[in-house]
Amino acid sequence: MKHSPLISPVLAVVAMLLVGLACRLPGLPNECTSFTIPPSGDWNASWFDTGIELSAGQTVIFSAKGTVRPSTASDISAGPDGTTQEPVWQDSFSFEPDWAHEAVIARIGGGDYILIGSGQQFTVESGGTLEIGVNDTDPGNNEGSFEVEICR
Ligand SMILES: [Ca+2]
Repeated sequence: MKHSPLISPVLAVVAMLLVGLACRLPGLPNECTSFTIPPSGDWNASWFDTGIELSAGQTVIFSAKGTVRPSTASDISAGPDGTTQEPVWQDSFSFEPDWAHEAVIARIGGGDYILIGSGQQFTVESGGTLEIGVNDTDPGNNEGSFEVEICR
C-alpha cells in the first residue's frame, strides 16, 4: 500500500497546531510580569498586591534579584534569599522565623506564606490574587529593592 504524498505535509501542519495549542494551555507559563518590591520605591508595607489573579492548577515560576538592607542601622545586606546573619531579625521581625529574614515571600488569596527566595516554581493549589513581599515585619527601615519576574 502506497502512502499518499500529502500525508507528511498534513502531519506537519497537525504537529504545528498541537504545539501552538500546548503553548496556550492554562497549566503552562506563557506570560511574564516584572514586579518591583516596593513598587513605589517607598518601604511603607511588607506585602504588595501584584494584581495578578492565579487559578488552581496554574504553574507559576518566580525569579528574583536585587539587594535590600533590612535596617539602615546595619551594614548587612540581603539578596532575595534573605539573611540569617542577625538572629533577632529572624526571631522578632519575620513573618516566618524559620526562613531567612528579608527573603522574598508570596501568598495567594491571603493564604499560607510561600518562600520564593531567588527562584521558585509551583502549581497553584487554591486560586486568588497574588501578593509578594518580604519576610520582614518592620519594612520602614529598609533600603533597596528586589525585582521579581513572575511567569504564569
Ligand atoms: Ca526592616
